[in-house]
Amino acid sequence: MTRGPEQGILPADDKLWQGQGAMGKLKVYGVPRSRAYRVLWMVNELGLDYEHVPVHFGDGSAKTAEYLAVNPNGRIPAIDDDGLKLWESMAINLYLAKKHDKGLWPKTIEDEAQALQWSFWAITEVEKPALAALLHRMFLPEDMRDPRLADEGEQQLQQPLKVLDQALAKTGYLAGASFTVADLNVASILSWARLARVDLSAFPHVKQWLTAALGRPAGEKAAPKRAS
Ligand SMILES: N[C@@H](CCC(=O)N[C@@H](CS)C(=O)NCC(=O)O)C(=O)O
Repeated sequence: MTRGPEQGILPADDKLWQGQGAMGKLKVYGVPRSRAYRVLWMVNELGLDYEHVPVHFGDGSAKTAEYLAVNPNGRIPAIDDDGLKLWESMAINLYLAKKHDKGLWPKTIEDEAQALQWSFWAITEVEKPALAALLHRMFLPEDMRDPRLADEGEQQLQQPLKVLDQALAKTGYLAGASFTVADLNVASILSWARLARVDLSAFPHVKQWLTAALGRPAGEKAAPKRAS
């Protein structure tokens, strides 16, 4: 019999792990206090019916054979969309936004290209320094924090934030004239900078756009609550 995660938050006989949940229903794997927040935000924006499987990155539940069959990297997030197993948060969001075309997928090929550009940019230029600031200002236990690494992360964010601010000065959005997957992907990564109290005062367009994006009801619903 297929077993659930040994050290996870799910019971061993959990139907989701046994593939006996609602057939074909989208499954989203990963606790909100992780990169899975990005995907949970997206599915909420799209109003999708989904099952949330709260696999955790720190308790071994992402390393079980069952979960490795979904994401062989043993990382969260991942989805199972009626048999399509997909991982990498940006790829998942781009796929879902395009598949369900509810206004979050750009309308022209040029704007699509912008959405890809900004998603790749966020993950390569922004994620690492934002994570350093987050880890060393609030996530790690206090005795493991290194303020120098946090400040270095904030410093490394200055150039990308300048680029983003200039782009947002034009239309207020990153791909076309409305909120799309590009804004969601970049804002969800920059949420770490906000949590880490990175000073955004020199980037007024970023500040305004980030507050509006993270305050969207779907984003707030997806955001980690205490102990999630
Ligand atoms: N590039 C991946 C990164 C996924 C990732 O590193 N997730 C973390 C949690 S936020 C994780 O699962 N860490 C556990 C590990 O690396 O063992 C994505 O964006 O989906």
